[in-house]
Amino acid sequence: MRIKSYYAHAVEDAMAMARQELGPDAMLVNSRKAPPEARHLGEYEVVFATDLPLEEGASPKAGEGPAGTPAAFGTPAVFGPAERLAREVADLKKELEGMRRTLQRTPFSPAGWTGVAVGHSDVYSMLIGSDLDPDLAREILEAAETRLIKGSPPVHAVAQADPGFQRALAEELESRFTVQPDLGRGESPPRIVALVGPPGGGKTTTLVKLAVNYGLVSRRPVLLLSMDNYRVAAGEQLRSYAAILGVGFQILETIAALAQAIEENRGKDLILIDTPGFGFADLDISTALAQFLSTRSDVDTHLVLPASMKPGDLSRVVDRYEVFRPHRLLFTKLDETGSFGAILQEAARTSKPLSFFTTGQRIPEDLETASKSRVVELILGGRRSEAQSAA
Ligand SMILES: Nc1nc2c(ncn2[C@@H]2O[C@H](COP(=O)(O)OP(=O)(O)O)[C@@H](O)[C@H]2O)c(=O)[nH]1
Ligand SMILES: [Mg+2]
Repeated sequence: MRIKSYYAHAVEDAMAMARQELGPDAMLVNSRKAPPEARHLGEYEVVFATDLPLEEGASPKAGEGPAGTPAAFGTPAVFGPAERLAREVADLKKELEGMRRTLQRTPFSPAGWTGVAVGHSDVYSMLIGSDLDPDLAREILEAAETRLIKGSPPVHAVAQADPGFQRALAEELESRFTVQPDLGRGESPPRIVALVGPPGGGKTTTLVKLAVNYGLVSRRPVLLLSMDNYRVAAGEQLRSYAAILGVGFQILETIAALAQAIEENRGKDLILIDTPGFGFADLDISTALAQFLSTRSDVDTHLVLPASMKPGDLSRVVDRYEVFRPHRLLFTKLDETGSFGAILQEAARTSKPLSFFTTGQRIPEDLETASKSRVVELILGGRRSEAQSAA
């Protein structure tokens, strides 16, 4: 058993380096902010244990980290009494293997959890493994513990394997964000909805899914408007869908034309506005649209974000698109990722409700209303919902 540290500016990058070098069997022992003396190597440190022989001096090649960060490494010597640590890790690994076997026997049922030592660090690893920021993960864990102590009668001490703790954790996660899975702002029709967001994020596809599920299915009059006249044929994509669905469609060149189209179609029930995916370079083209959307109180603007985007990039995109003053966050491509912490993270950070999720390319099927339980279920890997339904 050998111990090795990886440093990077994001936990996921450090994990990726470790996985690349040590393979899938290596075990995560710890993950934390790098201590000050190692901070120059990266902001975060993850420690892995592996059975692979680590060659002396073998290391990820510097500069080869996914984010171009120095892929520095720690040798066992960094950890002082390495043998003691290795023994502890071996014990921990045994414990985890026992837990995995129990979970396999009774997949995700509460019985699978009761009495099994799922420690603090394990839940923590799971949270940051889902791309939640380590500081937020720690805060949530601590708050969940407090919740548990304050709430139900003190059965056992704070045993995190306890279904009670799982519930407290889920409640704590749910308390961090809001959902608002519908369309439109005003009391009376038309519901006017605009989708903004980065190119290729899924705006046009999602718009069509919404048109079908929230318009056509209930036989309500729908109009599709496209401001996407910047790229050749971009508006044509939506035109074809409109033709197939048999709903009204206009491509608009100017904000004045957009305002007029809305005015002339007040009799419609649902007006959906598609916008170009402004890249960062040409965001200033979008200034006029941003000004329009941010000041029209009757237009419900959803920021469309791929869940598969790296958390850091996602935050940057969200900040850039704040000029549109989006009211809600709509996450696409949930089928393209396995870590969903960033959904909660951004909803919490911006205090914007989550509206919808998309889970594939199929139109109109792959659309879901956002719900708190779904987000928690995604982050906890399905355990919570199973535990609930079995309870
Ligand atoms: N896997 C997956 N692909 C999606 C999803 N939503 C959209 N896409 C695909 O992403 C690509 C870009 O979508 P599009 O709607 O044109 O994005 P836009 O540039 O934001 O309008 C298309 O190939 C879509 O089929 C989703 O939920 N899952
Ligand atoms: Mg588009």
